[in-house]
Amino acid sequence: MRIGTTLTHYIIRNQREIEGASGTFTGLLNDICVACKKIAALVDKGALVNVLGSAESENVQGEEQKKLDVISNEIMIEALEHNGHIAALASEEMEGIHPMSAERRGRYLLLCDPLDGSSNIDVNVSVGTIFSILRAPDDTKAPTEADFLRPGVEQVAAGYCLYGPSTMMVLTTGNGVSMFTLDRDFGEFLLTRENVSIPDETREFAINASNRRFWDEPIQRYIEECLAGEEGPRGKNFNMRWVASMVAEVHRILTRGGVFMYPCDKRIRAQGKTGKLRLMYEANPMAMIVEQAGGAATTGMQRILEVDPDELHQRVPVILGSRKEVERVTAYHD
Ligand code: AHM
Ligand code: MG
Repeated sequence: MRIGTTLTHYIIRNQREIEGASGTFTGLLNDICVACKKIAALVDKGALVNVLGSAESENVQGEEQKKLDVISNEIMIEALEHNGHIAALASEEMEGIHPMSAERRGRYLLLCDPLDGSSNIDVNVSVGTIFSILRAPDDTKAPTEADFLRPGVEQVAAGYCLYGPSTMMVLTTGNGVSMFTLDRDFGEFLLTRENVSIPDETREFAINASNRRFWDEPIQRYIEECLAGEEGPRGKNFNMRWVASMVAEVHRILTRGGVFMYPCDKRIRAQGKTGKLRLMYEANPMAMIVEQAGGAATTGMQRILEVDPDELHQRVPVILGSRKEVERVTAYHD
């Protein structure tokens, strides 16, 4: 690996290996990078540019929107609208899809969570942008919502940008996972890690333990066994982490292994929902990244990438990370 390869050079090199990919794909990833650099700059400046706090509005799912949720969504639209690389954009922050005009209609569909983990913004903890790229079924026709409703196995690429102590872009085009670090002096994402591999086994789990009393039996059992440590059936001590920012959580797992869980539970079901995290904007892109790094991602009942979506804002239970641990949690569901 050559440290210092720019993301653009890396994509051009990779594009040759993606069937049917042309300069449009490189252009699309460049647009996403531009948007992420703009969001990174705002996250970095925070209170200095008055972007912290609530937007005093709710998104389609009835969740409070932060100012930076709304601004990040606008930045994504603006970065993608003019260059003709996508046919339409869908976002966690918008009820319906955002189609491009006929003269600017490209060959791809983009799904994104413009700023995931936004409850962390005001407390200066890591947040991120998650994205998933599908091929538009027919770029001669105006795209519809139905065009987006395809299982995660059809993703052409997926990635996230983590706004942490360093801003990092993590990307897969279906051929392993690579990491790029933003060099702010240079203004470019530079390759810093290739062929990322998640260890099969782990001693670290991440779950919001305040929901414990609502969990189903398989999750109760798994966590209880972890907590029992050396004296329990696992025979080893576990460590726990919860950042409440999925991007940071997945990034930790890609770096040193672990398992992340946001299961469906009795409280979520009582609200008429099927999970907390969104299939199209969070679960699918993260599942592709994790699988490409040798990990696994499941709802407990089914491989996430094989879930057939019924609706754009569909929610699913998520269990992902080190393969053997995910297999164990899955086995407890059988
Ligand atoms: P968001 O898209 O509204 O930010 O919600 C998703 C986030 C994930 O990043 C994180 O894993 C989870 O919500 C945290 O949930 P909780 O508030 O239960 O800790
Ligand atoms: Mg989110």
